[in-house]
Amino acid sequence: MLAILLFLPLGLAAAETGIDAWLRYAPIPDAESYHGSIPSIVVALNDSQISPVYTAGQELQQGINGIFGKDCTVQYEGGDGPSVTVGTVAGYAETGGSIDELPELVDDGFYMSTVGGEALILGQNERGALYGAFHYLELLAQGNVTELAFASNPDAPIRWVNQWDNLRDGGTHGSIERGYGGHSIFFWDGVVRDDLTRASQYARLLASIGINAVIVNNVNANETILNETNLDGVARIADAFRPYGVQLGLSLYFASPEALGGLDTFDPLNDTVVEWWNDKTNQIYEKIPDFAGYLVKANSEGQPGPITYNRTLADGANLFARALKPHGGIIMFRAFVYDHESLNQTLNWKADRANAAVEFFDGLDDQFEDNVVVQIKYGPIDFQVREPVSPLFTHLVKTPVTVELQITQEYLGQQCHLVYLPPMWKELLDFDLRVDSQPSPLSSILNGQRFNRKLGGYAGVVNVGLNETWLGSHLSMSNLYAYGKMAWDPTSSPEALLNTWTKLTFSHDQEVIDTIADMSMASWPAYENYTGNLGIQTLTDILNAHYGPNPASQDGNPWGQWTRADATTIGMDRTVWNGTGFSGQYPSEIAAQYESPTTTPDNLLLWFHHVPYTYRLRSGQTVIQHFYDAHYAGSATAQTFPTQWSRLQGKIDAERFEAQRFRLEYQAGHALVWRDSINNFYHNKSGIADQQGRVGNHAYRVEAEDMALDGYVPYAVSPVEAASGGYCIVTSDNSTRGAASVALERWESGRYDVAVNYYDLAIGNSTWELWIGEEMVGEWKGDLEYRIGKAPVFYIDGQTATRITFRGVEVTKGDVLKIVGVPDGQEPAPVDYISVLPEGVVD
Ligand code: GCV
Repeated sequence: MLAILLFLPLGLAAAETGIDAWLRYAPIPDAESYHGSIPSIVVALNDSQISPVYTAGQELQQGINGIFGKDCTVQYEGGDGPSVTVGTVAGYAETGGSIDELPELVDDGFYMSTVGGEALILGQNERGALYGAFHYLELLAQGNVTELAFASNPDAPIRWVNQWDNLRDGGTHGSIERGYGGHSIFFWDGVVRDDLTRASQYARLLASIGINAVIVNNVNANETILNETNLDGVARIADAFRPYGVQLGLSLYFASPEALGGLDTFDPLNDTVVEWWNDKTNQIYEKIPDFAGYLVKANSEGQPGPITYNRTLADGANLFARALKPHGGIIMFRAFVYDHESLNQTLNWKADRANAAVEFFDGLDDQFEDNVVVQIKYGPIDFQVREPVSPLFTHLVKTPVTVELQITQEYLGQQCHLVYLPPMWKELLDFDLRVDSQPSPLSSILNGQRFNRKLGGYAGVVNVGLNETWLGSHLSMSNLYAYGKMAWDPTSSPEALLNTWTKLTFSHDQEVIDTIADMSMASWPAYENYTGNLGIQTLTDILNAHYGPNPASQDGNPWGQWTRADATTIGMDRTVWNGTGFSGQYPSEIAAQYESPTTTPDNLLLWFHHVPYTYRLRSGQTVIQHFYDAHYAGSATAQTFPTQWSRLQGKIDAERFEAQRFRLEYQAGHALVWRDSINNFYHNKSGIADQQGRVGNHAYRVEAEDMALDGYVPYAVSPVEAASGGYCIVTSDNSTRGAASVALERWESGRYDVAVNYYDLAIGNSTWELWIGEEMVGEWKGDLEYRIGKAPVFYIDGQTATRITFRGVEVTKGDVLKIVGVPDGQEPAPVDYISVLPEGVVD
């Protein structure tokens, strides 16, 4: 054993699962050299185990030990020698500490001084002290031991996360709606889990980025969350959160008085209903005295609400606000209200889902109780790759608001595509809405400054799961980290946050930091380019899993994510003069800008305007050619990700290196699926050729349906553009093995990259083999449903289309290339095409 250990390369990182995310406290380079400047005593000014100050003490001990390999003791009152002291301002004053010179702190804020070989960390409240301790550790973990003294206050008081966890598996969404990291960490089989270890670990991560509350259940709520057993369970979750200063809140099913309480109504103005909610709320506070409040989705996507009884949304929100007020709780009432059943596109050019929120909240601004906060998605539709900032933020002046962001990547690649989101959030938060022609960046509306409000802030839909990576993918965790940091300080730089995150999560090695920065910073623009540019939205399958290309699914249904594409024109006319009037919902300066295509930025052109494919953008390019070019450019960027990542082999642990390598390869393949589907769709629709002759022309491709088939049959794919040439091949039945062959006459002898495009459905694990002549090049299984966590899909389409590439394969002119497919379950080993590519060419 000793001999083997001796031969292990020095510095090789041990395997890591990702469970500690950015809180690994891994030893830093030259750790020992810091020993003299780091105190070895931690003084925590509270010894109650449920106090965040106590937690801070434990965390500091663990951190100093991990980062520097230095022993450190925790004590609960001052002692001899240099120490790291952590507590509240009040607690520090009680021990005789001087607080006269401290800068002003607001709720949750902290002061830190590392001057003179000691550290003093004081929170305005207990969790502020914990935030300060995490901040100190973050500096240490970066090797930063410079002397500092500063105060840090959160920009906004509400910094919540939402989890869309269902109480049990089922329906189309499994246990977490739009969650891609496995089962719920809170619930199993209709009740709260016995083991809540992951709930505490989650609270730890969240506290370290300044998050102060979690809504633990889905906004599409179930009334049984409020039964006695579940409230006891939920109280256990709150217990797990408490040492981290994280409060718990619940989503409510509006019709609970009827569904759970047995009343014959849930009318918010009915006295028995009011009493039912008051009793229920009192019961919750008996079990959870620091309960944060409620989140309510009402009258939207089939959910009941006050409008069911012809009451206003304010009547609905106030019902809960009054029940919560005596306890100090708040209600987050969602603005995501629209009636998909009454939207009709084909008959009505003026119909527009984007108009809904402002219309539903019209006239209600002064009707809400003061503990109602309206939670507004960043854009007027639904977490698309690009949307203008929702105009509702400018209509609610008296009512506090939060912005709802999505960390889980529902429409943005479901954690199977690397998409670093903070650059998008930054654009949204900095966007100046020009209310009354005064500077009005969104962040100033959220933090309350612009309209003089006390409440407001941020709600992020996270949807972590039991998977040890939390979100399903290591690199996606940068989004969660940066979300908390930006909610604390929206002026933070996305790139600087990313670099810190990389250092904490992976390594101090500059190549690791630079590579992850290059890939991540390029990822949102690339994803926008290959999924849906010019403001047309993410052209994904909106009728199924919201994954993979399906532009046709946007139109011809009442869901309102329309593009109104026909043979000659495309885009939503949202102008006042001729369209849906949506642009008129903005303050006048912004409305005027969006009203005309010549002043609308190119990246929102098709959001606001219906134009010919031949319309010239400000860039000088036509709309259709821009589509073609952008899809080629975006997918080309995605091809660079696996290559860039491969440079990090040996610089990070093998486990995380390999997990991410696999995902980036997958993304590169799926980006090509996106490129070809979208380009073929608009090429077919418009009949306009790509000036560069790429669309529809693939010199190195052989269609599977054109190969010699034995046991395989051609299959017409729907939508047609989700297959190269419109067809793939499937085995003739569920038990017959299929073979497809072609002689490679067109290729000169040499080395090639051989790519196979196939479909991996969530209803079986087919096996494929690739042969060149008598050599088996590779064998693989259709088991992506177990490996990458995206929503399961059962169809042969753009959601299941994928690619595997074998690099540097020796081919002799005339060799027979053969694919053998063995079906499994309902999955008929489908193959779309093969590409035999000279090295360096991707198609
Ligand atoms: C929780 C979108 C999502 C739904 C989600 C809804 C919402 O429509 O696709 O899964 O439901 O938004 O935010 O309420």
